[in-house]
Amino acid sequence: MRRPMADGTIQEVVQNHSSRVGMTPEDLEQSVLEHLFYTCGKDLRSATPLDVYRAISHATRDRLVHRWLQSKRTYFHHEAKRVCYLSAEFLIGRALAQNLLNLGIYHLAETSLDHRGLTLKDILEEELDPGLGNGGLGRLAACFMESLATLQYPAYGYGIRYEFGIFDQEIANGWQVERGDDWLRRGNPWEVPRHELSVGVNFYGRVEARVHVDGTKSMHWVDTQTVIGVPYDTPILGYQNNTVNTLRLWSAKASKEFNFSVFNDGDYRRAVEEKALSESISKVLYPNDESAEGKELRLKQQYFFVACSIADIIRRHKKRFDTLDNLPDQIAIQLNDTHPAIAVAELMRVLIDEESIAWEKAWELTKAATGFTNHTLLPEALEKWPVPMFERLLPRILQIIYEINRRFLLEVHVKWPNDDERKRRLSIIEEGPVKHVRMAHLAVVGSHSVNGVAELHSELVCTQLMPDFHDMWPQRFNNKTNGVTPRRWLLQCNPDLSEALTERISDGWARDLSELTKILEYKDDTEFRAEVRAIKRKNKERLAKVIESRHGFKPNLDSIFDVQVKRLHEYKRQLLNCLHIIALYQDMKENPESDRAPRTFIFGGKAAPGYMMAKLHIKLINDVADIINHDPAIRDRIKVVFLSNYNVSLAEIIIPGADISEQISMAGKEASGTGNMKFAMNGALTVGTLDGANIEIREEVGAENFFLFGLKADEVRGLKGSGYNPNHYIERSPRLRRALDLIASGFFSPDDPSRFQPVVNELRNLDTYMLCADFDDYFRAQFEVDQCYRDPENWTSKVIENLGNIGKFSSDRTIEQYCKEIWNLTPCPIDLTESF
Ligand code: F58
Repeated sequence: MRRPMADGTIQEVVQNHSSRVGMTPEDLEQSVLEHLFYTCGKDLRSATPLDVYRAISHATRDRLVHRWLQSKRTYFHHEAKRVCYLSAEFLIGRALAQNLLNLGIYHLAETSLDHRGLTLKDILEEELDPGLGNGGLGRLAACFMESLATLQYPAYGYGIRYEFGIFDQEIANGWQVERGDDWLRRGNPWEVPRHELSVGVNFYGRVEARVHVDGTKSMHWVDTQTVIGVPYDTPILGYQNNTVNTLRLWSAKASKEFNFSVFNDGDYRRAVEEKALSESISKVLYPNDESAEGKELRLKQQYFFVACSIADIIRRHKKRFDTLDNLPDQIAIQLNDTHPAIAVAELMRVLIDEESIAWEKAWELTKAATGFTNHTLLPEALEKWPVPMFERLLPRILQIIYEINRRFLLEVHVKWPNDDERKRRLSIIEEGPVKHVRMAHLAVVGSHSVNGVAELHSELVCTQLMPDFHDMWPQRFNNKTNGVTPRRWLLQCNPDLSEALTERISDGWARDLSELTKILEYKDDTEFRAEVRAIKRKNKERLAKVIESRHGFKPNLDSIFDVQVKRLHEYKRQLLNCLHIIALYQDMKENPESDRAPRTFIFGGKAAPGYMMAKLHIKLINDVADIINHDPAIRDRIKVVFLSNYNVSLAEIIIPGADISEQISMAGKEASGTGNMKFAMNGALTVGTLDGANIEIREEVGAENFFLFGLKADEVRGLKGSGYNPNHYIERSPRLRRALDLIASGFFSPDDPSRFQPVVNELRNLDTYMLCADFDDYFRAQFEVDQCYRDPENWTSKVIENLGNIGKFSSDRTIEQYCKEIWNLTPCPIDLTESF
């Protein structure tokens, strides 16, 4: 018999409600049945797989709640400093499997369902994958949240609860077609709305200066339109600990509800339209990767979530302290790229206008609290907003930015008097026919730390992207090489490899990935080596089944699974991969006896809907696939597959099944890459350029275990500077020439022979990303891959060297560095027995 709750302390709940918190098989089973009944209104007989998914998710979430509350109380009680990670994107992936694993009850859930004739694996497939991000930047934010919880650091993620995430990609007749991603259509058991913490956000209006009797002046933003931000909280659990942090995503809601006192149809319609308009702010994620979209709605999104988050941060701080002087001792705000950079001005606005703090003090607090991470060197990705748009939408914020800039340029003047050219370059406001606000400049000026995401990238930020800022404040710049969470990207997605590792080196690696070096002791162990090969084969089989179900043929498991999955972008050079395939095809046609290893080329990734060249590359890959896959002379020596709708859950199947990881960006363009780390962690070998984190991966795993090719970043720069001419390379490479001619002849597009002319023209005339310069060396590296694959023992040695030396690329290492070197955070472990 259960006792009712007396005063509802956490400890009491835990003691009395075993079916909600207990970790025995009986507790869990009971809990799932109860949720099936009371939450879903079903019994086992009538339950659909979706009902079972919902019931088990709620049962799992129940086991997080007391840890979540206790985490919040502990942070509050201990006045623990926290990081607030501001990001327009969190690409978190599915939650159920991750939470079961981190709770340590994955196998328990498996057996519980098994008793009832259900398979956990199937139930997991019922969960829709929240696509609240474009690619690497959004996924990094998700890995960071998981690592922060695992390392027991107090952390809040702040972002936008997009109603529609990244579009669903379909391939129709070889072309990308976009469909809306209605990811909330089945409900979301993981989020909890917190209406009581809603925040009002102002737009438009004007600024009024008021002079007071004592002569002081204050600024008032008036006649504004207010939108309400409603927070939805998702718990983020650490790996087998009691830390549960919060991902708080804001949803926009109209401030004036339907006005039922409207007098006529016109008023009514306007009321409805206004409501829809304000709620459109959090409607959809902009699907652009590496290009800034200068639309007003995008700026609205940015200010919306930043204003909500800053208000939330200040509210929480004031609940605990009666001063804001200690704000930077209590919180670290990290800007994930420039999308939340407006936080610098918003925090200033709140401190000055609402908290009546003097400018100098407010500025000191803002700078001390804020850090900025840059993720790109591409000029087209650098955000700038037209001043007229800014002025209309956010007049008070623009005023503050102007004042920040005025004071900043004075500082520049003191350091470099009479250097107007330098001031022009450094200014937050770009001059021109239409002035623009440069968000990266605002972020650098308003932060105490600016970091890049891999060593080469951070160096290029200093020397190429922002040399003037680096001259001004060299000590502000630093590097934090990216990482990925080994819980999702090894433990969860590759259970067999995880088990094989744990059997040999125990399970410590999941918390401390540097322990993987211990596996190097088994490098020559025949049994282990055979197991590594068998596991890869099993993972290839799993991937092959997906390919078979979607494409109607089963790839040859003895072929090299050669994978390039990432957003489609010219700088990432999926086209170079495609040219290699065509050249290989031509070689094989010409010389049918040629002794090359069979390969299955697998592509996946979305193109921004307006990026015509990237979409044409998808079509080319599919048309090449169509011809080669059906050429009887080739049989299964080459197969090409483009897997549609690449997302986190598909990545979890593709990556463990890869033999080769294609990381072939033009050197100096990929800030870091994180897919490169996930592949190496799952026993794939990299074919790559010296770009982003590839350089560090190669350093760690050993040059002899990495297939390097291509120009280096400084060579790329040198060549560009001296006038690059692709024809110089095309003339010298018969293979490249032949491949280009074949595309140009319409061989792959008989229904529209000139279809790929734009692709060929770009390569012959401009070749912006220097594919022609790198082609022959790429072909050579791929030939070496072939030779190596034919020697399984040699290949296995390289795989094990990769595995054993990949520890650096855990996001735990990255987060430790952020905490020590930027945020000044210390862990705050959660003790469930502590009562406050
Ligand atoms: C990526 N950026 C970098 N941006 O390209 C990649 O090298 C790096 O590993 C990763 O960040 C994490 O640091 C990226 O994904 C975006 O998706 C932005 C989305 C919003 C518009 C501008 C691009």
